[in-house]
Amino acid sequence: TTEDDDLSLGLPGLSLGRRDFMKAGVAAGAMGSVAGCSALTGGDGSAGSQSTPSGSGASHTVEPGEHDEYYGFWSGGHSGELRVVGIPSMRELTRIPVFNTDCASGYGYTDGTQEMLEEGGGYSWGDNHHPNLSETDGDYDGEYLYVNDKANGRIARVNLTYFETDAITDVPNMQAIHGCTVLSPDTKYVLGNGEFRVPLPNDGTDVKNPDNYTSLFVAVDPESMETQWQVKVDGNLDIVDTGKEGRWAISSAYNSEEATDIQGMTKDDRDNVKAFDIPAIEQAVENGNYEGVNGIPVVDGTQGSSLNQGDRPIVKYIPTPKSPHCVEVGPNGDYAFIAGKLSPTVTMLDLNALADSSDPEEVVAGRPRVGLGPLHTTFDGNGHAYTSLFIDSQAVKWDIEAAVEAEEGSEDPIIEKQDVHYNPGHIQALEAMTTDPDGEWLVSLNKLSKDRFLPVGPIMPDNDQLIHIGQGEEEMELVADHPAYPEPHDCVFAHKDKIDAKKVYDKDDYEETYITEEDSGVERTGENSVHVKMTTKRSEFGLPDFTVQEGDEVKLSTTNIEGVQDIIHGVAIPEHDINYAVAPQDTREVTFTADDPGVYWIYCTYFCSALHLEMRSRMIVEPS
Ligand code: CUK
Ligand code: CUA
Repeated sequence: TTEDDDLSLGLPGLSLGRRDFMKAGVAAGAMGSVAGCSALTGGDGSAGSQSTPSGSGASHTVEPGEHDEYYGFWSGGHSGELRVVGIPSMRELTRIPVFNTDCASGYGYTDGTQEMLEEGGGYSWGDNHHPNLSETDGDYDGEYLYVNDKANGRIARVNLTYFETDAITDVPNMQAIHGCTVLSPDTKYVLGNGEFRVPLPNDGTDVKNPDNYTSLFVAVDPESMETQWQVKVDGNLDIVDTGKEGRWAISSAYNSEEATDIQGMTKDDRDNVKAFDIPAIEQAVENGNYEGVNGIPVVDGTQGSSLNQGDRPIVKYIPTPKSPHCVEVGPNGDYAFIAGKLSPTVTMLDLNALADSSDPEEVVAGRPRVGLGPLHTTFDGNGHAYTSLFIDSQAVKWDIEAAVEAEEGSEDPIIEKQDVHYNPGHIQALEAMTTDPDGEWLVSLNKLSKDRFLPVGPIMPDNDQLIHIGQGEEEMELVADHPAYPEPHDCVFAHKDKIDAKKVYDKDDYEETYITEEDSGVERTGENSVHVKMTTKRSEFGLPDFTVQEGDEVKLSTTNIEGVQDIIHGVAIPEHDINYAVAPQDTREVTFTADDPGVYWIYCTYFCSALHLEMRSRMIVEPS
């Protein structure tokens, strides 16, 4: 027995029997199981038969000069940023700083972005897990992307016209917004799950008594980004997805035990998934059935609440095995798929039965046994579900309707298992979150890469693997390994035709700040403050030099007057911690104090022309 046969998950009392493991292996077929094991143990390092693409010979090559078919938006986890990846090439196209600062773009250094981060809580990092595209009629409308911050209870919005973060909401009363989704079909709200239970308000009272802790579910307005209402519930909330009709939001949850340590949190065999009835919650808010906490209406959705006793409870509690992780709602909106994490099953909830059923067990439509450590499920739109198996390090493909027909715990719905390397979290297929998924490609976001890449020191990249799934009739085929800097959790794909990114800024968006060459100059705005206005173009700044006094607060506004796409200029000021990019027709501003008398060469950081190195200005700070 090697170390890798230890399936205890490192948790006391949570051993999964060898027999269970073997049974799961049988379904995969003996060869698949053996290949998985030898790869896990290292073996000869060849990682089994999976490294050689075979079968359909699907190619993910995008030839030079060709474009990818899909945008992939990757969460960046605790790096705080998002990444944009082309599918199928898996090429990283750009990064979008969200909760972090970024010196290449100047995000977090320029006035607008610094203020936004400051007003959004003032933290220097965040932990984003779940990117969500805004929807109209259940399809991506290309307007916005919303993403959570698990670390500080925030939700941010990215404007997909400019691929820039344009709002960060620090949601009151909540720590750790983990699950995050938009309410389908028309993005009425951005919804967030408060994962950590804390006293409400968390002001130092009752800190030692977990009975007074609670977790919250929140609705944020997608336009104003203001917090609308919250619902308090029992247990910890994890992931959330919504039905397609605007009524139900389903949240997975663990720790119904409401313990504060791992042994306590995993004690019971069942936890309660929550089904939030959004219109019923709105009605409760309208009727004044809430408590205001820090200015937010908080509705009581705990099991004992009077709002849960009548014919139409605002939150339904549905017992589910065992510390489940994900919830994903299938494309036609009939079922929510809840992966068991510590149970080898996926529980399917019948969303159509939810409204009328008083017996929670009645809404369970199916419960196939898929393998060890199921975390997330995705869809090809042709009747198949694909679930990631964290412990087995596999993606399992199964038949949705067969799972409804089969006995609970049956392995019959399983069609195929594909080894991945190693320990997958989310898996995502093309447009799987819409009502009309595209199939073809699936990405498995694997937490560990172990021996799959050249060693780069102890902190290794994740391994995002591209798997060809076709339209679901063919066998899955592993096509590419793609190292990812820590740590993506989830991704979402949109066909390129649904995103309309501008290549040059629209001057009208910045009318009041736009600077022309004639505007370039220095204006004294106060005894100790100046406003410097300056254009950029190839290969000069609007001012060859400017002079300020020691101690002046300098506001420097820069417009890039180029009209040509991709001619970016940078504005770097040595020894003042300033560098930012200005794209064509854009204006950016930065404010700093000129503390040290002297001469400072301002230079352009983007290699913009043959005379790029000569593109300079000079800030002269006169001693006072
Ligand atoms: S979570 Cu990370 S693997 Cu935050 Cu969606 Cu499941
Ligand atoms: Cu402008 Cu280099």
